[in-house]
Amino acid sequence: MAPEEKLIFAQSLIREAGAQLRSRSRSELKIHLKNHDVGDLVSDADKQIEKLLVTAIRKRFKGQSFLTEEKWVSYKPKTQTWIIDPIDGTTNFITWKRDYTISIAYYEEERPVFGLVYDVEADDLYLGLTGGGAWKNGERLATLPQEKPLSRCVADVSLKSVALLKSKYGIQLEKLASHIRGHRSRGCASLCLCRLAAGELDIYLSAHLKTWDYAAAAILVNEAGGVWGLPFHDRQALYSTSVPFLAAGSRDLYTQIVNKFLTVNRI
Ligand code: 2AM
Ligand code: CA
Ligand code: CA
Ligand code: CA
Repeated sequence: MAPEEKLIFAQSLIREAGAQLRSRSRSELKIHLKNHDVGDLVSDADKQIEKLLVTAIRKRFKGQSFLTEEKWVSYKPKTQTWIIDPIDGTTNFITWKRDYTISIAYYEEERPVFGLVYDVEADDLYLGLTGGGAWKNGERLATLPQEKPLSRCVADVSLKSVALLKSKYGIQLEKLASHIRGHRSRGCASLCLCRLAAGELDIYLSAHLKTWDYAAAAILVNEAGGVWGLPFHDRQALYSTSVPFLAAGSRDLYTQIVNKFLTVNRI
């Protein structure tokens, strides 16, 4: 089965799932905490969309495996793997119903083939195609500038990530603030990485990410000439379920951040 058929199918499926989310009213959502963590929410919509996506893909293509956040199916390794986050940015979805995405990545033998990230309320569909570029709504994204000074950069980083780096590695990431133009915390990893690929954000730094948070958007970053990595991990284990920290930017910015701000006792 050629990957193009899968891409065409997934593009239409992700839009259909997005339309369902747009029609959901916030007030009717059933919301639960995961692991008693007040910062880790899940709604019935997350589960409903995951079920819709997996069921449709399974029905159309045989012999696929699925790695999904809400575990409607369990992951059984096979050559062809779909990595799905049914709602990335659940807190945004629940709180203000903007800045959340559906993220679908398709990998073969652990190699990325394509990634789709649908910014549901903006109706923006991002596509990363390995060897075929990064795209937004059918338009190819330009290659990222490689020589942007840090003083003109905007970074996305959360307080939680700053706290984790401090407690786990003794790193004072807050020192980055005086070297950059500004920072934001959008609460949606896939969207931040897509915006980085589109040149709207320069640096993305986040703790606690899982594979489904970035599997699709990371393909856009690669294809836009950017770099992402897990600086505190020996290898970028695709199916690792626990990832402490992800950094992304242009090659130059990634190197600067890792060498100057993520190294213990260097600042
Ligand atoms: P989620 O909405 O699918 O959970 C900001 O919170 C970003 O980090 C979101 O992309 C969110 O994805 C992700 N994230 C991953 N694990 C998280 C956790 N334990 N708590 C909060 N956000 C998490
Ligand atoms: Ca979640
Ligand atoms: Ca997520
Ligand atoms: Ca999610």
